[in-house]
Amino acid sequence: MDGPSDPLSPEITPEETFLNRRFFLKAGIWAGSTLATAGLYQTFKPAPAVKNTGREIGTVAEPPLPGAIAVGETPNRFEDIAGYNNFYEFSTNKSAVASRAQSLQTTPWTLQVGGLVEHPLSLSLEDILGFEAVQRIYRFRCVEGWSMVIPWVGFPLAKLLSLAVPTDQATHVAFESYYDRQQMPHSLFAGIAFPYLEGLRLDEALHPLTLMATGLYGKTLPNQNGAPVRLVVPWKYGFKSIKSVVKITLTDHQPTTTWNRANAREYGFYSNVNPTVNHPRWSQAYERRIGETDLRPTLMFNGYADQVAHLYTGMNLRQNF
Ligand SMILES: Nc1nc2c(c(=O)[nH]1)N[C@H]1C(S)=C(S)[C@@H](COP(=O)(O)O)O[C@H]1N2
Ligand SMILES: [Mo]
Repeated sequence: MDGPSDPLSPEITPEETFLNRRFFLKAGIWAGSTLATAGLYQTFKPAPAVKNTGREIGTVAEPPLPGAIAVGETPNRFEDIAGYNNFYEFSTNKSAVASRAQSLQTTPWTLQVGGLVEHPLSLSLEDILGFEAVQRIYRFRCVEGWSMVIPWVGFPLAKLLSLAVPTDQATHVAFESYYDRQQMPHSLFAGIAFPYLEGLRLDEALHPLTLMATGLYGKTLPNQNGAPVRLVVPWKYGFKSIKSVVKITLTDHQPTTTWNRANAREYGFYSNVNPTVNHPRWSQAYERRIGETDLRPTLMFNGYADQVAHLYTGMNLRQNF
């Protein structure tokens, strides 16, 4: 990726990213990772390459973006992030996803960017991992009421969209996950339709906080977290952060989304984290950080109000939930 790098973020050069990840894949450490090999990985030295900063990924140094993480919030352990997952294609049981998702084939991979764009793109896995990577430590809150702090590695979705050049007609962005019934036989019992679909308004998609994640803790993404590339929108409930993305389509209308289609009364298109608007069946005012026992108050826009509240000026957030 050319153009100026993000001056606020620790970064990996494209070459380092590519070479290191190639090495990990070749070594088979991440290609077939399970929680057991995750433990193995942590004894692996040298640590993942994050140059130019003198810091190792996984340590909180300074906010990558103003307000992106509150002082004192430590990232969750890798084992929690990679062991407690929602990925309905594989299982509706959060602790069963990690082992089941090992059947996901991520090579070869193609990510298509099309629809209302000047330059449709068809990206290979090497293209995707070749984007200049930044580290972003984000709060991540599931609509179910749990939360984590996750040190993602990825690139802003805006960089990808700027390469494709949305046309003047484009107002929204639709996302689609990979789906293959052979690799995902338990998807038949999930109770939702596949492929998994998500969507954003174009201005939300272009926001600098919106990330295409290719890794976490300085390593390529574990399958269960949405390998090889997934969306991360930190001010929205976790289900908006669609995994294992194969298709991005610019549209002139609000796209269909999986959870809105499954239950429109409970899941709106916007799904912004909002402690003042409860889910019809439970409060959204508090959350349990994985690894903690006391509840924390949930913050407006998940704590990113200073960065994103302007996107919703004048909107009734009770109606547009
Ligand atoms: N394709 C796909 N993407 C998905 C889901 C899913 O079931 N399938 N679950 C969503 C939900 S509900 C959450 S909370 C997050 C979980 O991400 P994590 O397992 O990396 O924490 O992924 C989201 N993305
Ligand atoms: Mo979720």
